[in-house]
Amino acid sequence: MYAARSEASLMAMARRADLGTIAEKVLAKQRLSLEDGLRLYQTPALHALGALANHVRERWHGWRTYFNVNQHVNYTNLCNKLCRFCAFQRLPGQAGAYWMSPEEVAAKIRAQLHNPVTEVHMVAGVWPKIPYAYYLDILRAVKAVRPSIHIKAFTMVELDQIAKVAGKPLEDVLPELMQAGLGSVPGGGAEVFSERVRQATYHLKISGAQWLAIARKVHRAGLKSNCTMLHGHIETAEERVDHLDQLRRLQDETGGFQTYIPLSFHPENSEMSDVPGPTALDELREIAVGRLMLDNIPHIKAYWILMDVPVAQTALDFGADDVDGTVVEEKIYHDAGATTPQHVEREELVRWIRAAGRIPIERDTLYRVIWSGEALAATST
Ligand code: V47
Repeated sequence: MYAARSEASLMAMARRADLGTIAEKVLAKQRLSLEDGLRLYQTPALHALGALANHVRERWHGWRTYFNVNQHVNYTNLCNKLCRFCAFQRLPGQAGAYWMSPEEVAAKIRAQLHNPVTEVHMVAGVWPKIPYAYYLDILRAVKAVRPSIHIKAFTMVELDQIAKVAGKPLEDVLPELMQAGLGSVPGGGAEVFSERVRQATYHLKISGAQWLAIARKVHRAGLKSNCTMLHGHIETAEERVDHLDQLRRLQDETGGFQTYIPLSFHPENSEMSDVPGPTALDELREIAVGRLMLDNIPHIKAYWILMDVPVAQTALDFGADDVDGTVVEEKIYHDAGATTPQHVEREELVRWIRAAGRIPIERDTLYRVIWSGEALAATST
């Protein structure tokens, strides 16, 4: 089992790394400033940074590490946003373009009925010819096949499009989506809030201010959501700190974010294939800085599909307390060159978490405990 450092040894380590003032704030549960955030991005002392983030992780969650049994359905890859980082998008008529009918979406759910899936994560491209009724129909189709399933669907970018095509304000659309089965909202589409980066790489997508305004409406409608940051492309450390600060400020206001997920840029097959993407050490740093800066978001996810599994396991000592789930048929990152499997069995996830010295906890989407490895851990140590 991982042995937590005493506060004295943590302070000594942080002082040696010239992070003493930040460590004092962390131990006193004080909020870190933007300058502190920048310092965390710049420090060469990755292990001291990780130890501080782990301290916060263990203060929130002990050794518990959450996962769920979920499946992904990417209902279309048709998209008019033309983001340069994306290898998933297609235009109509392009090789590989697809758009699933509600029956096809239902068939994906039906195909997993033998598995104890509790969540479907349903996100896709943005295509203006998709009618409003389609979004309601796919929610209802999923629920008709598996009524108990939690539907986490539609990023803020898709919600913006859905309200447009519905021809009414999002405030009126959200209750209708919820009535049809929407249970919560995933964290994608935020990319990096910097307008400079948006202009250079995804200028057709909603702005950071719009993403945050939609998230605010989602939370006010009573839905929880996640939040993300796409890192490891052309963004600067200052822009990352600003992004985290904007998430933190909205969270102060609404409390609606459950989990923050740093998304590591995968360059293959995208228009930005010349950008190397983040290293494993960059990924660990991103997890740690997220844990330390986002003092009001309960969970930090090391999304195993994006990171190699050993990096996701290591991230559990750098501030992460969640690894996502079994996934089933991931397309967005596999189109962009991810070499992780597209699916993992529940028992395998449990083994990965235990092998990292942590206690696996199966959760539902809203972090209610479904199964706990805690009792087993107590008897086996
Ligand atoms: O918004 C697209 C990103 C996001 C690439 O909420 C890429 O639990 C890296 O949001 N390299 C969609 N990233 C996925 C997403 C998500 C994933 C897992 C869990 C949750 C959750 C949310 O994927 C997009 C974009 O930021 N993305 N292409 C790429 N080449």
